[in-house]
Amino acid sequence: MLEPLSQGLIGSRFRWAITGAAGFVGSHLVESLLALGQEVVGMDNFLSGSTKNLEEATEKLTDDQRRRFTFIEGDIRNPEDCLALCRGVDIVLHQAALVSVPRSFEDPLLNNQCNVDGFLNVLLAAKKSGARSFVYASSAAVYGDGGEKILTEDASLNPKSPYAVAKMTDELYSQVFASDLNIAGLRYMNVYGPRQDPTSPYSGVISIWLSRIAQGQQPVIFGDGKNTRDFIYVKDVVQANIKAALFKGEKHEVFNIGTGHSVTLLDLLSVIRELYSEKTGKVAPEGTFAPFREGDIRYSKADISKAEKMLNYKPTYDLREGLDRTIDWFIFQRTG
Ligand code: UD2
Repeated sequence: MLEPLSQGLIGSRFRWAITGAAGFVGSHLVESLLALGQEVVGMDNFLSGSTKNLEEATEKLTDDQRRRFTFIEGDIRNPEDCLALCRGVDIVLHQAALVSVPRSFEDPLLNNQCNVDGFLNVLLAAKKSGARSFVYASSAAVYGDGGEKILTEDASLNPKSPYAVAKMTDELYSQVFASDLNIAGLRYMNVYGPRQDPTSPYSGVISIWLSRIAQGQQPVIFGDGKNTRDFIYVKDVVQANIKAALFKGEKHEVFNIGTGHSVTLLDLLSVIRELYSEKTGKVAPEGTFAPFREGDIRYSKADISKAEKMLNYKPTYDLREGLDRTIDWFIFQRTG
């Protein structure tokens, strides 16, 4: 996986700032960039991130690679922390967020503070520090319900949750502030993989289901199980971030980042149960149904050809491969 990525970085050592460095996606970015010989400064407030993620991210690195990492405990809601993080960096990868559709309904103000004000603090700090590029996590949620259409980046946006409103607002701010900074917004589909927090009720469906199954509990399916999602393995999201950061394009571009293939929740569960049985020799509990969740999108299927063409982004893990590694981590606590 690191091979094609290292091509773009041969002979260059950049200084990268990563917000949410102790979180799920952020810690994978820390790991891959240090392994590629880069200088990394990470920031996290440990609201949902953990030192365990950082330990896991750095445990297989050499001492030399590990020495190139600096960590700042700080909060994106504090402009001073953002300025300290961005001082002297070349590239900013902004991953910190309050990541949950249901949580954004429960606490829309906190959603706005983290996902809009916090975003703006990081963007303005990146500009002020003279960084050359800024890549941020947007979301498929900005599209809202597009029916069964395959969505391209120019589809109209129709946010259905405070979380989606925040991500859409971030895209609008990026449009406005992109004069002397290359900015890329990555509309993540549904990201999964090792280190996705299994203990939070707000976490992604795969981590919640795997942790329930591992404890012998039934996974809960909200709705009829026919919602569709494009599940993207975290290492492919790392690939997209690095390629977007090195891409010199228009001042602000948005890209769909997924596999290009969607599955229903029922199909997802049957692959998980099958792999779980193969690996453990045990039968995984069957799913149980609960009402549809507020603000949920029914179908999510995105066209990734813009990222393929412009960034040379190529998803390398299909659902089975990604789940295989994720189950290993959840069940056997092995990193994938
Ligand atoms: C949205 C975004 C995603 C990301 C995420 C952050 C879309 C299409 N995707 O993901 O890009 O930004 O928000 O949170 O908008 N579910 C169950 N049982 C459970 C948990 C979830 O059935 O125990 C269902 C849930 O109702 C939904 C699907 O699984 O239909 C995925 O839910 P999720 O919370 O993992 O992510 P989602 O789609 O809200």
